[in-house]
Amino acid sequence: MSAPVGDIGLIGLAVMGQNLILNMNDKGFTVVAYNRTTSKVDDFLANEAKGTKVQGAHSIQELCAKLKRPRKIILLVKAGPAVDSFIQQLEPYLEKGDIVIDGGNSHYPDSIRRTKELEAKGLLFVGSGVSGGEEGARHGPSLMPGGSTAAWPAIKEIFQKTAAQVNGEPCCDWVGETGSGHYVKMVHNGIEYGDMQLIAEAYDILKRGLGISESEIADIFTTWNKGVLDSFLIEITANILKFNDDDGEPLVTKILDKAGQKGTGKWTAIAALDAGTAVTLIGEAVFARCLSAIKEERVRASKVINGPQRESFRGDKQQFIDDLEQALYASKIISYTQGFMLMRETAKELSWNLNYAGIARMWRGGCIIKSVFLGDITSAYEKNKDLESLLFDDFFNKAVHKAQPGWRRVIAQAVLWGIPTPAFSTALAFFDGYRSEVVPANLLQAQRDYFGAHTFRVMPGKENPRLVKDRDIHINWTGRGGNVSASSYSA
Ligand code: 2AM
Repeated sequence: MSAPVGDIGLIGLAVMGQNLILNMNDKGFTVVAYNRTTSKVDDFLANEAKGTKVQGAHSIQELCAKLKRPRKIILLVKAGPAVDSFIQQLEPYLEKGDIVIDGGNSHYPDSIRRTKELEAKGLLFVGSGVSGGEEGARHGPSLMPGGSTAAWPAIKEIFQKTAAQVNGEPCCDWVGETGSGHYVKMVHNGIEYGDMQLIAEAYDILKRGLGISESEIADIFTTWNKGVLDSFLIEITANILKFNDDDGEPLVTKILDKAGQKGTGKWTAIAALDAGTAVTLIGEAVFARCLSAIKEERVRASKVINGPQRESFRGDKQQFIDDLEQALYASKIISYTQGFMLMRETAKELSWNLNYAGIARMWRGGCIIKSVFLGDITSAYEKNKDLESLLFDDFFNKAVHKAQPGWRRVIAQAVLWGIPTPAFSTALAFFDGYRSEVVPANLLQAQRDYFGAHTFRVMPGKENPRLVKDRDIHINWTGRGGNVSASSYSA
């Protein structure tokens, strides 16, 4: 038998898989393609992959035989049982040190489990976020690989050459241990939900608040795209708003206002609740989609619930539009601050050493949230890899301070107009909570102790013989009841 020629194998010849193969082929790698329905292998070789170095395989055994060692095999198949099924089918043909890579939309707990299972058998596992859709897969996606750290040197060149490049730097780096690649991809998707919701709220304010037409709003977004908000999502929003139906009406106004979701935003929000981290903006973005989904109920409500009379705007319109740009920017800073807080918290819990500057660099290009802004986040974490929060970075600290007055004016005006701004508002509420030395949780603790004897701690500086430092204190608030605390008391 001839010596193996394949640099990497890929299983799953849907469009993403095919495009990723063609992309890797363009970068000089020999890819061996396999698919459950093997007729797709022949179709692919005869059409899209015609004239390339791509090799086909008609069985798992043939695929493994054609790969150089350590074997590297990417799965791009439906998340869930299909991934486990292929891993099982591959195992008999793999040898120590071979690498299975899951590039699908797997939920990170599955990737944690698979890393452990494969490592126990002497194999290596990588769960990689792949972002950028079909277009990204073909010409340069954002790749977020994590898992068995020993696999990285073997896949680094292929991954970094295949990924999108920004200023000569690849949008791919090693994320961290076990399920961290898929975790980071999940947070990326959550942040994408947040960015989209913020843009939608800005559109709503411009349209219903200021009464500006879609084509003029498109011009505003085009202008914003030259400043701090320069990003793919702002760019496509301008293009969408300019796009007219055959009758000259903006097409966007004819689209039913009911948003769908596949679930990764929800996963992020759930992960945030599980981690006890206040990722409020992504949460609101998910809830806004939920509220949009009950269209029929909203229509009925709109007939019987009145808001304020919306008066036409009498202030300086351009100033307000500039304020709105700052509100969007500040809210976006908060959203990313929250996203990175979540990753830090989870990393602590799961003992991951996450590469935060690398994560921001991976998102700078090739994916939906790509932006100039992510370059600034990269710099912040390059300056200080242990940065507690983006708001402690000089650049972002100055940026939110500058944005603050306009941000508040926009939200205040939207509230008066009765235009909902869940994402803008929650960002500001988080900001005001985060910068508060004292929040009213003292009262919550008092309530908990009053009704459930849950105890509380004393505020520093307020100690006295009854309120002892570092002690769980229970007070008999009513004069009735006992002095028993919740640890030994169940009401
Ligand atoms: P297929 O072409 O044989 O259907 C996207 O659906 C990709 O995932 C396709 O390559 C598809 O293979 C594969 N896929 C989906 N479900 C699968 C399963 N249960 N087992 C194996 N491959 C599956």
